[in-house]
Formats: sequence, C-alpha cells, structure tokens
Amino acid sequence: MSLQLNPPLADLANDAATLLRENFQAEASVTAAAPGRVNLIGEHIDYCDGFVLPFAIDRYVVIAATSNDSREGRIGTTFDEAVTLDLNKRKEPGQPKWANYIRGVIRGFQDRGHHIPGFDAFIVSSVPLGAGLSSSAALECAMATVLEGLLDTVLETREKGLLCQKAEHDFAMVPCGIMDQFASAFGQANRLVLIDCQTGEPELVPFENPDLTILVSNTKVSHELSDGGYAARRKNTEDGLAIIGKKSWRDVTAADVEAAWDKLGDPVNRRARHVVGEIERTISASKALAANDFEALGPLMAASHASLRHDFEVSCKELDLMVEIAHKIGRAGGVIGARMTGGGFGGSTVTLCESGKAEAIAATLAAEYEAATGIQPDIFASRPSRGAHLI
Ligand code: GAF
Repeated sequence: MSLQLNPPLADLANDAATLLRENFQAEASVTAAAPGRVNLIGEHIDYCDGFVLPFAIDRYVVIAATSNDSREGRIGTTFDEAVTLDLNKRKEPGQPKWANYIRGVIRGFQDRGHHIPGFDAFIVSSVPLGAGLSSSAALECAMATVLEGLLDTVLETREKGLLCQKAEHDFAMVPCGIMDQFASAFGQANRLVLIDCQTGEPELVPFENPDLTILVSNTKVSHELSDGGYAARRKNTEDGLAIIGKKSWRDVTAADVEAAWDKLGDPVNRRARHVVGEIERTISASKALAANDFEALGPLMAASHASLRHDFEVSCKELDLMVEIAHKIGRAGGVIGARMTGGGFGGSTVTLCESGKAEAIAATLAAEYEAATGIQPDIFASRPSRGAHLI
C-alpha cells in the first residue's frame, strides 16, 4: 500500500483533547480545525491579481482549548516547544518562531478591540510541515477559529482570511498572497476554491467526480518560504509590472511582455512571461474542468510546471523528478496531469488521475522516486474538504 491514510478528524480532536488534559489538567471547551491546501493550478499569481484554483485538503491543524483564570495563553504542541504568551501585551513577533503564527492572529483580534481571555491550548496537526501544503495558513486559521470560540464571536470568513494573511506578513515575514488563507477559510467538501485575486472573490466550483483522484506527493525536500526566495520572486513581478507600465497584471498581454522583453531584462522578463501565461492557463483549466475536458487539462498542468521550473525558477530537481515520473506513467497509465503545487523550492506535487489507477500510480511514483533519490516520499490521496470550523 503506497497511499498514506488521512487521519480522521475525530481522532485528531481526541488527541488534542487528551494532550490538553495531560499537559494542562484542563478540559477542552472549544475545539477548532483548519485544513492545509493543495493548489491545482495558478501558482505564484495570487499576488499578481491572477486566478488561483486551490482546495482545502483533508489534513488539519486541530486546536483544543479552554479559558483559564490567568492573563496568559499557554500553548503546547506535538511539533515544537510549548509557549506562554502574556495577553496583557499587544503581541509582537518573538521566539520561538513557530508561535509567531499564534501571536500574529492574537494581534489581529487585539487590533479589532477584543480582550483575549487567558487560555490553555494544545495543537496537533496532520498537515505535514514544510511540504508546501500550507501548514502555516492552517495554523493561523485554526487559531483564529479557536479565538472565535473562546470569545463567542464569529468573524466574516473573508475577514478571518485577511486577518490570518496579515499575521503571515507581519509576524512570519512572508509577503504571501491570499490563496492559502482563503483556501483554508472558505474550503468546502467537494468544492475547489476559484479565487479571483483582483477582486478577492472566491467562487466554489464543484469537484465531485468519483472517477477522479488527486494524489499529493511530498518529496520530503523541505521548503522554507521565509528565506527570501519567495519575497524575491514577488519583487521581480512588482518590478516587471512597473517597467511594463500597467496598473494590474490583468491588463498585461503576452505581446506586452514580448515588446518589453529587453527593457525588462533577465530574469524579470521570464517572471513576467510566467505571470501572464499562468493567468491564462488557470482560466483555461477551470473551463476544462467544468467541461470534464481532461485532455485539455493535462497539458495545462504540464505547461504550468514547465513555466515554474524555467521561467519562475521555484521548482527543484526532486519536484521535477516526481512530475517527470507522473508524465512517464502518462494518460495510458491513468495520469491526467501533474505539477508542483504551492510556493515551491521543495515541497509537494499534485497529480490528477483516474481513481481506479491511483493506487498503482502512487506505487510507481514512490518506487521510482525512492530509487533515484534514496528518499521515501509521502503520497496520499486528497479530496476537497471542509474549511476552518469549530468541531
Ligand atoms: C505560498 C503563498 F503563501 C501563496 O500566497 C502563494 O503565493 C503560493 O505560495 C504560490 O502560488 O503558498
């Protein structure tokens, strides 16, 4: 069996409650879950007014919590050291680094005038860290949802996503777009989240065909967006748009990029070509999906990967290898399309395939990837799942 199972949400909730009891002698009064995400297509264009097509996966960050009588937030996790936060102070970034996602979300509530009660919390997660599946957005959205429960308030979903994005910007120092937080906040079972990043409007698009399976292959090559590569790419796109002289990438055509090629210079011209091409591909892919036109979808995913590899330069040899193996299996072997997913520089690929052949495809991906790299990848099937919610 090459396919990993996704731990049931109820088991995660039980684990979080048990660990809260063992570590803080407290019973959970609030339990929140928020998922990671996979992006089918539309990569590195959420901060360029583009379209993106992610979905919430059935892998969750779960937080069990209850208020205490103190002015402290005491938070334990299975993946890092525990932290105690002084809630009398407006939160600022600090150490340990992982807790900046928590501090940033608390600060978002404080800035909205909320008085955060003392609380004990325990965090468990089935979203792999550093795998390009947005464990950070899941943590932010789970924390925001737990605070909604503790404060007995409900934020509008859009506001919750934006609050979490600001936490990522100001506390994790990653100048991300809106894709991850919106996918985690707005996700629904059997729905992709098509986001028009110019208007900030998410549209839920049906994805219900039981004959289709989405495989996620974690290359186990780690991914760290805060090390500068992500910010550098974003800056390239801002420079490119300024040189082309348009207000939005949505007003830029392939001919505009071609005409400005020398003025843009390398690598900004290639970054620009990626942005314009990826916006087009994402629009075409969502039409192809709606029409069940898989013959069109596969080449669009392949072109997206090639562009991220050559023009945007956010892939790596392990991601390329995983995608190449999927392409080699090909349509005859049940593969519809494959590409890297998420920010890149390591992380995971997404392979859309026929359900009846998914197990065999996963076995081939795992065996060939391990034979070439010596690394055993984690491969699991995922379906669009429910976004952040209280359990
Ligand atoms: C990361 C970011 F957080 C997203 O906003 C998006 O830009 C993605 O990389 C690339 O598509 O996940």
